[in-house]
Amino acid sequence: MGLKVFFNGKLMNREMATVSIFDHGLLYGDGAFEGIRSYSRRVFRLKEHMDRLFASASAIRLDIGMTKKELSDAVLLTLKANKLDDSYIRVVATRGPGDLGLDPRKCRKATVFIITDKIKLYPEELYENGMPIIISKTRRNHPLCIDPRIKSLNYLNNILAKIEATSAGTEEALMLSVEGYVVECTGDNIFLVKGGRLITPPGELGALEGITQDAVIEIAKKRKIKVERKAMRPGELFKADECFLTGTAAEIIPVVKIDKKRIGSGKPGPVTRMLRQDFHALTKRTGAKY
Ligand code: PXG
Repeated sequence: MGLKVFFNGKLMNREMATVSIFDHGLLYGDGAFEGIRSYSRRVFRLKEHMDRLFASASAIRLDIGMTKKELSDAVLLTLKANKLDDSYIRVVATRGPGDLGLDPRKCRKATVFIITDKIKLYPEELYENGMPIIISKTRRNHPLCIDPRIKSLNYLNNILAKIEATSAGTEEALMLSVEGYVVECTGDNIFLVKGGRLITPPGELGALEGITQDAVIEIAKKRKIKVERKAMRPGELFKADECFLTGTAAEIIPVVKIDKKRIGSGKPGPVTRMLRQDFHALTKRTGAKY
């Protein structure tokens, strides 16, 4: 049996779910999405992902045409139909089919779909030994142009940085703000560990407000580890004891080199390791069941 997807209100075989070439999601990247994960038949932070998706949609004046409850139920239904215990879930809402002009008012109905599939992860070796990253020359979108807190279908800014990363033989690239502050990576938020504290850039600098980032902040507070939201120049990275990235796909991954320069001991550190253990425990004991 092939993969079932949820497409405009119904479950169907993936081959049957086709989007119009007039869809503004395709023509203009006009839409919003979420990447979510489930662990052992529990969806991690489904409510937070739905809240963020609806906030992204609202920021671009997109009517998803379903309530949060309806869309959450559709996610659970799709997971059940595919009998997936652990899954990567993509929820997408586009402006829908329109004409060749930019005007979203010409698009009568949003296209909404959910794909639940197996997860592809970074190689285990990178979690054990740490990951090298680069600092990309492409700066993160300025919040006055496109607010990076909107998780829109327009990811070219991040894709350009990802191309730089892979050309340099690394998996991720750190993106700075136009003003030169550390912001985030192409699909992950960044943390430093320094003197036993966590430091991560404030949302106002123009990073996506990561749901994994938020979970890590919560875990740290439970562990009585102080968390600072601070604007940092790249130079600060090299004074850190540890560095790691957080994201739905990556979870928590140690970073040991930036632009070929070593961070801390050059090996994954004890704070990163402890947070990873706590995070895994959290994914097992919380989340909407299906
Ligand atoms: N920043 C950006 C720009 C992102 O796209 C994160 C941070 C981390 O946020 P969460 O809420 O996931 O902790 C993301 C995550 C993927 C993939 O498959 C990940 C994301 C988007 C597209 C693909 O790795 N977003």
